[in-house]
Amino acid sequence: MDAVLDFLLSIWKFFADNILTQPAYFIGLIVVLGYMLLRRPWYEVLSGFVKATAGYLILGVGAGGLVGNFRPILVGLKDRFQLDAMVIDPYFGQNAVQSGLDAMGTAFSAVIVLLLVAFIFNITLVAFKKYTKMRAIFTTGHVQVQQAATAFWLVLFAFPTLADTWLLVIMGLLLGLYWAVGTNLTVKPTQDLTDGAGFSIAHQQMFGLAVISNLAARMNSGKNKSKRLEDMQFPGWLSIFNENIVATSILMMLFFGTILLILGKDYLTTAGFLGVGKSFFFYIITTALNFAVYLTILQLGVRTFVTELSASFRGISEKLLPGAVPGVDCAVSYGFGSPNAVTVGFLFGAFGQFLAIGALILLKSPVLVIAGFVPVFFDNATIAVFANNKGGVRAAMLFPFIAGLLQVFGSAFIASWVGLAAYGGYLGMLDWAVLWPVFTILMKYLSFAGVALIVVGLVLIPQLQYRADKKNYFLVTDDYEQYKANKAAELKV
Ligand code: ASC
Repeated sequence: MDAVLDFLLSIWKFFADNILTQPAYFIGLIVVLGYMLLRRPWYEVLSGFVKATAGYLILGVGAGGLVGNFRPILVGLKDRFQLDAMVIDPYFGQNAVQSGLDAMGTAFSAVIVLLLVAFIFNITLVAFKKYTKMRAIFTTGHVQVQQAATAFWLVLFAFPTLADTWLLVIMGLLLGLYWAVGTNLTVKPTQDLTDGAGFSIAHQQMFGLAVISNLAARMNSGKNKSKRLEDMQFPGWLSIFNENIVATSILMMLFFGTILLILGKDYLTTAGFLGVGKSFFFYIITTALNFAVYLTILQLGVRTFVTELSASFRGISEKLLPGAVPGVDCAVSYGFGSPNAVTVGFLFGAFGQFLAIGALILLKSPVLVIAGFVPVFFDNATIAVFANNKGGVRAAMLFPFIAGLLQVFGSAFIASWVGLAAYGGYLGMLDWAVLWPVFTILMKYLSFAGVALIVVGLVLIPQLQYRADKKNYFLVTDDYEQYKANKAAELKV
C-alpha cells in the first residue's frame, strides 16, 4: 500500500515540479491536449507543442531579462542607502513566506498542496459554468506558487489555531474562487483588447484590470475623449517617439540613467554590477537599450505561441470544458494594443511608487518599502495596456500612477501587520496590495463570518456580470464576431 502511495506521490511531484508550475510546459500540454481532442494529425500536434512551449520560453527570456537586469538596480537603492526596507516583489514575497514557514517548522510543500486544491477547485467551478458563470482557468503556474504561498500565510495569520484540514479548506476555497472569479473578470476586457483571441489574464492584478477597464471606459464616455496611444502621431523631431524601440530606449535612458547616477559608479563597481575599469556611460546606455531589447523578445514570444493556444484551446472548450478560456500571463497582453502603453505604464507606475515611498520616509513609517521590478513594471504596464484600450492616453497615465501608490501603501500595511515585512518581502502586486488585505481584515476581525462574506461576494460577481448582459455573456468567448455584431447593433438603436 505504502509503495503504491509513494509511487503516486512521486508521479504527482514530477508533474508539479516539471509541468504544473512551469507555464511553458503547462501551456504546451494544453496545446497537445487541445489538438488531440480536435483530432489534428500528429505532426500538427507536435508543431503546436513546439511553438507554444518555445514561444512561452521566449516570452520567459524577455520577462526574465527585464527582471534580472533591473531588479538589482532597484534593490541596489536599499544597499546603497542602508535602508532597512522590505522589497515588494513576488519572488521576494515567496521567499519571505518560505523563511517564515521554515521558522515555524511548516514545510513549503503544504503550499503546493494548497495550489493543487485551489486549481482543481478552479477547474470544477468552470466545469459547472452553467451555474457558476465562471469561464476561465488560471494557468500561470509560477504566479500560482507565489499566490498560494501568500494566501497560505494570510489565512494562517487570521486563523492561527485552526486545525490543518480546516485551514486547507478555507485557503483552497478562497484561492480557487479568487482564480476563477478574477480571471473570469478579465475575459471581456481581454477579448476587447485582442479582438477575440480567446484568452483572459491570469495574473496578480485581475480585479484591478476589471475595475480600471471599467473606470477608463467611463472616463472616456463624455465629450472630452482622450486618444489612444496607437492613434497618436508625434510631429517633427518628436516623431522618433512613434517608434516603440526608440521611445522605450530614450525614456529608459532618462529613467535608469537617473537611478544609476544616484547609485553612483563606485557603488555599482563594488556591488559587482559594473566591471572594474568599464565605462559608466556605456553601462547606462546598455542598460537602457536592453530594456527595449527584452521587451521586443517578449513580444516575439507572445506572437509565437498565442495563435497555437487560441486554436488548440477550441478542442478543450468544445470537448472537455465547454466554453472555457485559458487565463494566461499578463505579459501576453503586451503583444496587443499599443507597445508604447507598456513604457508609459511603467514610468507612471514608478512615479506613483517613488512618491509613495517618499511619503513613507517622510512620515517615518516603521516599514520602508523598496520598489521591486515586477510590480513596477508588469503590474503597471498591464494596467496601462488595458486602460489605454478603453480610455486612451489619459487613463494610461492616471491608473498606473494610482496603482503605484496603492502597491506601496497597501503592501507596507499588510506586510507589517501580518509579519512578512520582517522576512524581507511581500508579493506587492495590485490585487495583493489591495484586495487580499481587505480579505485579511475581514477574516481577522469577523472570523468565519468574514470568510463567508468573502465567499458569497466572490460567487456573486460572475452572477452579476451575467445578469448585466445575459445575451452576450457567453457569446463573447463562444463567438466573438457575433458578439461584436450584437454590440454594434445595440449602439445603433
Ligand atoms: C509576476 C512574476 C513574474 C512576472 C511575469 C510577467 O508576477 O512572478 O515572473 O510577473 O509573470 O511575465
